[in-house]
Amino acid sequence: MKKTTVYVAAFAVAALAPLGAEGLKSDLAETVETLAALTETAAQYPKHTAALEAAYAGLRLKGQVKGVKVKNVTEDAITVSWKALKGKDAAGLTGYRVYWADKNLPTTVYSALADVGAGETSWTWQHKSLRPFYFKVSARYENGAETELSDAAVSAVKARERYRLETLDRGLVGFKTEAGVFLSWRLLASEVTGYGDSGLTGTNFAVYRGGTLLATVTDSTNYLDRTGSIAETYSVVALDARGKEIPSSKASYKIPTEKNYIDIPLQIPPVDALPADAVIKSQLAYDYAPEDISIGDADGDGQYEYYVRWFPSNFRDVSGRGYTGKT
Ligand SMILES: [Ca+2]
Repeated sequence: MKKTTVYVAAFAVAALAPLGAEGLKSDLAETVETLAALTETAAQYPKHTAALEAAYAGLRLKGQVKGVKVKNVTEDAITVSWKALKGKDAAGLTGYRVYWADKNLPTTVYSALADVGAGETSWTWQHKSLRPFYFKVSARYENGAETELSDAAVSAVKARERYRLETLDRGLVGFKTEAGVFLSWRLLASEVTGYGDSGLTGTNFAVYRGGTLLATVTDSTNYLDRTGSIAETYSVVALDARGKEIPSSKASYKIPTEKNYIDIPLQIPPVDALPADAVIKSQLAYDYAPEDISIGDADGDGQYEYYVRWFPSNFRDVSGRGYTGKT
């Protein structure tokens, strides 16, 4: 404990000397008092910890970098600028530190992104502007002291995601639940307009049961038809920016009459004969069970195929003797 307090005291003195700032003198006096109190009551460790933290926090300068703003945004770069510190604020200045966060809530902790020289008043982040980003700037001094972070500046969104995606269909499905018929469908990448607090935002949809318009869905890609029943045919159609239906986007699905699921026929592979010298005879007969599964639209018709890994019942680890069927 004593070693730590000595270190902090040394740091506090170092913080004062090159700056000569009036504000710091009173901070330092407080810090020294706190450290003295700590030394006197060295037996009460928890209290010391809190007091030590408070003393340490006092070493951060109370000044702030002003005029922080986002000067320019392109798809691939964001430039942040600020006003240069002058006069006594610039004495001993070694540079500025740019901080970043993707939210600006009271609880948000900003991360240091870059250190730039004392002569700089802007910095460019080579980063896709896919979301609004928040920036703050601090000033740093020769003695290691750093100011409080500036007010936040936010960047505009100029970039768009360009994924290599399969061209999938609407994927509309429905099933009967105790509460009614639940419908679910896809929002396609081309229909995404941004994101909100609960996820992606995008196109609105009109939902039909037969020829009857049930609802316009604006905040999700599912709908519960409380009075729906099996054997109904449902349709979903995307709406354009003016709320007009886009006929080419229409998809329909008929709720099966007798079952509440979709059958996917399995293609079970043939079982290969094991070699005649298979050392453990009980392993000769085996069959397959479906194991891991992956999806992909391999034939390009907009619907997923399911790829199943077939797991042989005679599977054994390499540490044991015997044969394992092909997988
Ligand atoms: Ca397909």
